[in-house]
Amino acid sequence: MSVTDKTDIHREFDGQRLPPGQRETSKFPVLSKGSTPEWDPETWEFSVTGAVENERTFSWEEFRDLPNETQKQDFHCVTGWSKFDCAFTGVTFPTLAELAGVDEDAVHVMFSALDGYTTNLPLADCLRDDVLFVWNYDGDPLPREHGGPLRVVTPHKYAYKGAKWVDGIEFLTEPERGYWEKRGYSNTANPWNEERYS
Ligand SMILES: Nc1nc2c(c(=O)[nH]1)N[C@H]1C(S)=C(S)[C@@H](COP(=O)(O)O)O[C@H]1N2
Ligand SMILES: [Mo]
Repeated sequence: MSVTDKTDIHREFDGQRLPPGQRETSKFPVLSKGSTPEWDPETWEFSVTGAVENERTFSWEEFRDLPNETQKQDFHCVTGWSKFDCAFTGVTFPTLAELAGVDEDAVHVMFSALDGYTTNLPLADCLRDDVLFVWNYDGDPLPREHGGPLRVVTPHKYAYKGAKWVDGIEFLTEPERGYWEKRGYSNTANPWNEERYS
């Protein structure tokens, strides 16, 4: 299996591999606003809505058939820990965006999840090949508490920008704020600039 190494992304932000104020951990702590939601592969649907040519849904089987890849990424939590060298397998955001045919006036994206969580990013921050919809972690199905069956990872942002249990994306023509962004976490969330709170 080929693995693309994305752990040098900090160079883009002119920073050290370990962002300021972070400490490295070998553990993979779990941070969720509530309990892990149930999911049923038979009825699960992923929806793509909003400012796109083709609003559509994917069944679990259809989603798993999308072209996918494995990347080695670092993971930075806003509460101060970073985990290096996570192997994530999944579909890139640009792959999904291409299938949807994003409208010209789309500028922003809202991610939604089975537990009611939401998070937002400018479209430009999503159209990167390191923003992944992930179903495998280190070669095994993503553990349920870490967002299995499907989560987003955003190695250029603090990890709250990556929705666990993600089941939809909406393309927006105006920016909106997600769950934590409305409750005091930074809307921009750049770890190398320590954008933790707003
Ligand atoms: N659906 C959902 N996604 C979520 C969260 C959540 O509560 N629900 N928590 C966020 C936060 S604050 C962090 S730090 C990371 C934690 O991911 P982990 O539990 O795999 O470490 O998930 C993010 N994604
Ligand atoms: Mo977090």
